[in-house]
Order: sequence, then C-alpha cells, then structure tokens
Amino acid sequence: GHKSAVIWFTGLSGSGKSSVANALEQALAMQGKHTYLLDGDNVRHGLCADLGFSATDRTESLRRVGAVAGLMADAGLLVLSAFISPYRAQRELVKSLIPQGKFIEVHIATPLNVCEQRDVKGLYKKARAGELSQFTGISDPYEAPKAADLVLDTSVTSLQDSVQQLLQLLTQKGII
Ligand code: GGZ
Repeated sequence: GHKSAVIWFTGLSGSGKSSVANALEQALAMQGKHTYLLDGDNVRHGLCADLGFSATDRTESLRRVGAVAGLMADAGLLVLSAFISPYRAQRELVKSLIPQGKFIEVHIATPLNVCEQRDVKGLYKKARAGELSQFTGISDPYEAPKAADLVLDTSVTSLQDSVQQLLQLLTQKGII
C-alpha cells in the first residue's frame, strides 16, 4: 500500500515537469500504487477551460487544481500535478488546500535558456516576438521555491535519475 500525498511539480514551460511526472507515475503504477496525474492537458481544457494566464486567472486555476488534488488525497490517491504555478503565494494557497503534511514540492529547475532552446511548442519564440503576452519567464515572473523538497534540473539529470530521486524521497517520507 501507500499513504496519500500530492507531489507538486513547479517550473517553467518546457522545464520537463510533465515528462518527469509521467515517468514517476509509470514507476509508481508498476509498483501497484494508485495515482492520478493532473496537468494542463486534462485541466485547462475542462475544469479550468474558462481561465487564461493573467495572474488572477492562474491563481483561480491553481486554486481549483489544489482543491481537487486535496479531495483526491482524501480519497487515498498519490496525486501528481504539473503546473507552472509561478507565484510563491499560489503554491502557498495550494499547500493550504492539501491535508496537513501531504504537500510535496518539487522544483523542476531547468534553466530558462535551456527551456527556451527546447521551445517544444514554439511559445517562447512567440513570446519573444511579442505575439504572446504574460509568458512566464519572458514577460511574466517565475518565483523559484526557496525550500522545495526536491530540486531537479532536467538538463543535467536524466529522466531515470529524476525518477530514482523521487522514489527515494517518497520512501524517506514514508509515503511508499
Ligand atoms: C505560460 C503558457 C502561457 C503563458 C500558454 N505563460 O509548455 P506548455 O505550454 O505545455 O506549458 C505551458 C502551459 C502553462 O499552463 P499552467 O496551467 O501550467 O500554468 S499556470 O500554473 O501558471 O497557471 C504553456 C501554455 O500553458 N501557456 N500561455 N502566457 N505558459
């Protein structure tokens, strides 16, 4: 079995949050753990389809995700979530919605220049060209966590190593 928890990945667009979260979910599933992955793909088209990327909209989006993650944790799930969640105050808000001691913050600290070089969706290019406003890291802030439970940089740490470090952290914390 396992204890419930919310593993909250924060980091820039293109930092590798979703890749790491997906790989961790696969590893946990192989161990028979009950997980759910919340990310932009399943949240911004549904639960938060009415919200954009202003600071206010991001806060509301993250509040909803935090509330849902809290409910899922109540139900006993290991919840993985991958959102930029750029403001410290937004992550504090999320933490306040998760049962005590169950919020685990993971900073995917891949440098901006690497994320921009990857530019998987061409969004950085658009942001630099001024075609996309309020783009995190370019024309909108990203406040790095000061005391994350784990910091990973996907430009120097392999996916496999990242997953190993995460599994170790969850074991250390008595979650798995
Ligand atoms: C940042 C944006 C923006 C702006 C669209 N700023 O690489 P992606 O495409 O798949 O990840 C980004 C995603 C960010 O959504 P989140 O819900 O994670 O953000 S937050 O936690 O701040 O609410 C990017 C895309 O949406 N995207 N416009 N202006 N990312």
